[in-house]
Amino acid sequence: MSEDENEEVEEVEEVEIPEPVVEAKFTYAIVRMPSPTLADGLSSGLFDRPEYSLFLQQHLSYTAVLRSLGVKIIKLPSLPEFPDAQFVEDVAVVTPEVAIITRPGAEERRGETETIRETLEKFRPLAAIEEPGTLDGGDVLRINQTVFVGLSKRTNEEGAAQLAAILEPLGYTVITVPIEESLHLKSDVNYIGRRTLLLTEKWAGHKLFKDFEQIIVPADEAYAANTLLVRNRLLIPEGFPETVNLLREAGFEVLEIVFTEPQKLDGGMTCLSIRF
Ligand code: CIR
Repeated sequence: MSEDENEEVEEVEEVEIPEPVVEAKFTYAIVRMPSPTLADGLSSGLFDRPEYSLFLQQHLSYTAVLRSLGVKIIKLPSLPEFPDAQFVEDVAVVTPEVAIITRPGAEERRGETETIRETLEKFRPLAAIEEPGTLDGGDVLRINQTVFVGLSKRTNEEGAAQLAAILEPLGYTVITVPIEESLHLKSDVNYIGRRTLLLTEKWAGHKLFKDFEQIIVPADEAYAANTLLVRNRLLIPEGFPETVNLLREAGFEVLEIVFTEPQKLDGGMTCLSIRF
């Protein structure tokens, strides 16, 4: 008899394997159908004007991907009098406790907030940013109980202070982040799960974000920094292969979406929906 056979089999305690953590597990996404007048939308002028029919197709793929990940889509009709109204993220900030109707920094966009009110009041108590405050949802990066707010051309100190006055009593910490060139904070900095941020080069190593792991987008792929985390997947615009490689190498699951038309109006992956 070999020694092996003689050995007593040790009883192994059953180890409980934890469920994988699902981040950004929201139930709903509000989207607004693209405006037929979107070619008149605000833009930094770096690109051609967007084409409505292409935009519509890309918007459809975006909602289809969200739906395929199990998100319930609330689809609002277009607002032809507001060419930027499909960038619905800018008009509200929603937490589990409250929906805050913003006061967009661009005067042309202020009227977009009216119709979002009726939709959101079905889900949350409402609050609002009031004059002289301005705030765009694209400047608000919430990571659990921490809320970073970009002070940009669209969001002023008063708007950020009003947001803090609403959120801090609910247990949030609001941190302002001065922005220089970009449209919004989330044009450059986004949370991608696993305590990691995806950032453009100019934000690399910034002291405000020192508690996070960081993945830096290559300079010529800066637009890809605006990625959207949905149930552990990252939605990212197609055409940014180095960023996709960096993310995949780091173990993130990436879904690419053709997104040429929103880019022409400085709109990113997060801006076409309000998630909660
Ligand atoms: C604007 O300038 O307001 C729109 N053309 C783009 C808004 C993009 N919003 C976002 O990324 N949150």
